Amino acid sequence: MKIYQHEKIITFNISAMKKILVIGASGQIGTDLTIELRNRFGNQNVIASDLRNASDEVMKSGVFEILNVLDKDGVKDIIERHNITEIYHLAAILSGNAEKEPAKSWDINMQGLFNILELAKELKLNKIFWPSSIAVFGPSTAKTNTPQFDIMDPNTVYGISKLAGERWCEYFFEKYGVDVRGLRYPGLISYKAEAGGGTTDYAVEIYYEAIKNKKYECFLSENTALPMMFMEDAIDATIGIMEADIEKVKIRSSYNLAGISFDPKTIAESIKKHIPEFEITYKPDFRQAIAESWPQSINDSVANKDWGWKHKYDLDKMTELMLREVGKKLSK
Ligand code: NAD
Ligand code: AKB
Repeated sequence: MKIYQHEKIITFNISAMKKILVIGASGQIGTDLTIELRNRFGNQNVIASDLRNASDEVMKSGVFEILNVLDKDGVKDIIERHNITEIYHLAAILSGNAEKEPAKSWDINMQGLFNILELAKELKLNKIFWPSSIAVFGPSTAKTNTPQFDIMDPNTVYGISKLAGERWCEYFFEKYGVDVRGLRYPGLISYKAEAGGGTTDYAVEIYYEAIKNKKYECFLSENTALPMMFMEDAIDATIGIMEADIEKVKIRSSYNLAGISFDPKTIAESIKKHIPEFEITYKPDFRQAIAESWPQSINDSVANKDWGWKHKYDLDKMTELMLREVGKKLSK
């Protein structure tokens, strides 16, 4: 009993010292991540921020600040006002949208990260999380079971910015001791927020269209396999690497992270198990070339070995949950 009380006091003190800033809290990942961080560390200890307002759940459960990550002084002011100790920096322009506005996307993806790394160094912040992507890989990378280290020749604006970002993260860790931790997320699938303009977005849209119209026109071709992951797994991995002991985090660029790998035809078959009349058609657009430049499946054994990462969701388990939750959302 005494030991239990002692443990409770320690837990309370640690979370009292931890003050988290989520940048990009209104986006697909930020919506889920902010809520889970608030559940784990207390609503008052997680400040959400973005250029635009967040979901009702995020806005109502804690403090929200309008913030532009390109405004370094503005970010510094928020860090100091809230005594921030850790940042999850999610703001970025994703692969599909970045191809439409290369210069603006490079600026947001690179200068935004650079501002955060500089502030982490200057203000001696405890930890930074920054997500990379499977987009760091390119046409010459091994297509399947892609290892942690391989040829990296990304040919998209987004992929180039993520690879450069990885190099900067490692640089700030090596040269200045900034404790920055990163994951190469695959395509993420979730129901709370819309996907943010990427190549893997079809795997979110398909569930909405399956329920609303029982059909979906896919912007990738039927056999285009890509690495994917259910959001709950991604959030577990994100908080998992941030809470891992410092000596376990050996890679400071970003870790490979794997969940499920499937193509549009296979996800459609998974949906048909619940909605037999569902039909998928294919009309590939400019995102087809992006998808073809990326790996089809990822090897994340290094993350597993270093800090114990393991995903939980397979395709059918995810489909069941997505159809249930999207169905509830659309019936409101
Ligand atoms: P998203 O587009 O849904 O959200 C990004 C958020 O950043 C948006 O709410 C946007 O308003 C905000 N933002 C944009 N510019 C900003 C600025 N200048 N200042 C402050 N906020 C700004 O993206 P997401 O899917 O949530 O992705 C978050 C991060 O994870 C990104 O770095 C992305 O590259 C990475 N990632 C995502 C996926 C995925 O499948 N969702 C996969 C790999 C990597
Ligand atoms: C995108 O498609 O751009 C993202 C990603 C895999 O980084 N979902």
